[in-house]
Amino acid sequence: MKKVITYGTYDLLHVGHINLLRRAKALGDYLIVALSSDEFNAIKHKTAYHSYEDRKIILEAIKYVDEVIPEYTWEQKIDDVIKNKVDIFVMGDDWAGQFDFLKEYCEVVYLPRTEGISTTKIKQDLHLGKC
Ligand code: C2G
Repeated sequence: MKKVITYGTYDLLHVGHINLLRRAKALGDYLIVALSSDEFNAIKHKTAYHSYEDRKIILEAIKYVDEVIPEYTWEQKIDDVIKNKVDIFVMGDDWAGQFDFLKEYCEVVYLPRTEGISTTKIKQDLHLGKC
């Protein structure tokens, strides 16, 4: 069984997230999402609208997602890959090159981002009354 892992905040779920998860799952048989905790989001200087618990429930309802684990630190990826026997690490290409150190442990794949959508854009458009 080929296991895939990806990381993220996945707040205010949108088509960019779904496109990433669908393509990540298509690379293997089992997809783990390491979901940023509320505390780790603070480290990433992000504030999520939904709590970790709610973002986890939402992700677990997606057919491409087989398991959700917490992401607490930048440093946990090597352990996660080894502990979960991961074959492929996947991220959107806004992260291209940032996680190449994982190539010693698994395949590393950066997928093209979906243009024109982001959680930040959603928040900005709502704030500006654009919808
Ligand atoms: N993404 C995408 N297209 C978009 C928006 C996001 O492909 N229009 C991808 C990102 O590249 C990422 C995933 O969707 O792979 C989740 O995006 P975020 O929730 O914004 O994740 P991020 O804050 O980048 O967290 O340790 C890594 C970090 O936790 C990544």
